Amino acid sequence: MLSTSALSPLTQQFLEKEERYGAHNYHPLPVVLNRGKGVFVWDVDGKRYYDFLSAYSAVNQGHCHPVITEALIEQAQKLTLTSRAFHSDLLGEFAAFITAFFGYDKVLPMNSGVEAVETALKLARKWAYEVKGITENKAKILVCSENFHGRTLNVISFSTDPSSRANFGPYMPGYEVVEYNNINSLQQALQDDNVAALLIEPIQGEAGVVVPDEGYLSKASALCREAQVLFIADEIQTGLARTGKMLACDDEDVRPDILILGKALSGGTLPVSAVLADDEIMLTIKPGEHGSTYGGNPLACKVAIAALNVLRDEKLADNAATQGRYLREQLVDLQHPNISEVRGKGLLNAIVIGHPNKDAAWDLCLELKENGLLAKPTHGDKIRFAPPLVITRSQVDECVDIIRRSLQSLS
Ligand code: IF1
Repeated sequence: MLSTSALSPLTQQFLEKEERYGAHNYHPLPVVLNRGKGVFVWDVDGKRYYDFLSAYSAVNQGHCHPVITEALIEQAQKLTLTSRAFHSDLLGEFAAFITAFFGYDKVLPMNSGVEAVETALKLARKWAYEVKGITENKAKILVCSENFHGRTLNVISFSTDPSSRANFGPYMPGYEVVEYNNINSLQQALQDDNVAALLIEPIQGEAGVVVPDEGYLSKASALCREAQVLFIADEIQTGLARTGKMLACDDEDVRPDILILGKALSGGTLPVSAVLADDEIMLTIKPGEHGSTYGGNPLACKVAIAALNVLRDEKLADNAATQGRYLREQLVDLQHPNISEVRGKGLLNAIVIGHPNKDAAWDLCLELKENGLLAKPTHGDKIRFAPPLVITRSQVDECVDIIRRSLQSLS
């Protein structure tokens, strides 16, 4: 860990308290934030940073967006939670709004992203037994190599990443790994009549912003349709305008059978996730067969409607496409010897650092922090560059200059 001597006494104070009393389940960059607005965050010493992580794409609309914050404050003073034992005046409004927004019959609201993933997997299994007619307990769900879908025991059961999975066994059965971006691998697995669904990220975020070949998603979706297998898109990180379209699947005109949303669905205010599907799938879950205390709470409903309206009204998908293309062009134009690849779509981007020092990406992130930009490495040598979608061209220029200057520190 960076010697804390380079940090202000105030920052050190916060880090030490967190270290002493908090679980050590993360290794954050040594910066302590206490304010956010738009593309900017400030640390406890008042230093301003560009946020190039956007809380892993949960803050697409920008930090503390006034429209979303206003909705949060207004509803927080009226009614925040009824549980689903009773109705609220906002769940029907939210359900009608979001199903029209994305073009599905129904929505099942949850809270965290992984809860929505678990919900989608339960729906797929129920549909397999009660609609497709697979023998009970024989349903298989295909997942992709290098997947990331959350941290519950069921979901890490099909992770291929040792750090997500090691020593958390025994693991949930019923999953089979196919190679991401490999149509033959999927075609082979679909020969099995017990396959119920394919769970896939349109772009793999945690794996380091891995963009599949053009046409892969549409081919995979077509193969699933032919095999009567559900195509489940995890758009928790790639959705909600991040990749330059409202959904990453829109780029190939793919309509998932089950659509999973999270993160920016609340604009970074509180955990809100959702699963969308048509009646044949959604109605396989009957009253009392699934739920959650906070799922569909009125506060979340109000905030999610505001968060979706901001994405549409401010045309943030278009801005993500424009500024993302420009950012990648500028990064390529740096022609820096230690940038071995620039990749991404919209404002979900990453650079791959080629350098003999295995800590080069981390060290670069520390230098970027010193120069006023916050980013974090993923899987060692990749650095995700994913600012809020409200970023302007002149701000991109300023950030590219920070990146250019910081790269000079890589000896
Ligand atoms: C961590 C990663 C990103 C996700 C996709 C489901 C979930 C996530 C595609 C679960 C969550 C978060 C989780 C957070 C860091 C971050 C992350 F690095 F872990 F993989 F974004 F890439 N599907 N991703 O990206 O949603 O339950 O967290 O709301 O666990 O460290 P969640």
